[in-house]
Amino acid sequence: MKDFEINPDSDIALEDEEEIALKRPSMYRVLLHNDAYTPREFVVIILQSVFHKSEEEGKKIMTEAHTKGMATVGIYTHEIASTSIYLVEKMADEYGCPLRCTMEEVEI
Ligand code: TYC
Repeated sequence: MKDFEINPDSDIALEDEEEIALKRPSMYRVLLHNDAYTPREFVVIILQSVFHKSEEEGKKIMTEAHTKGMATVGIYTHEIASTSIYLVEKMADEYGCPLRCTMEEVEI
């Protein structure tokens, strides 16, 4: 017997809150990695064009990666995070620099 249904008109019946939590999409943290070669200005342009950061936010994230080795760009769905990382890699390769981003699942 089902505890409740989210939408009584739907065929989908959820047994309990745990099941609802399992259906929530996973979210991913995108990390920007420092390197010795990529120009700082190029990193800021990438953050603005790929991740829609303002110039000020871009400079802040770039500076954090530059000084600490790594910085969080943001938290996104799998699709947005993986597409953005692909774009960063493509633009960096075309520009001839080793800039890299990675993603990790956010624990909830
Ligand atoms: N460290 C680079 C330099 O000195 C700049 C840089 C910053 C590169 C952040 C990557 O994620 C990065 N030109």
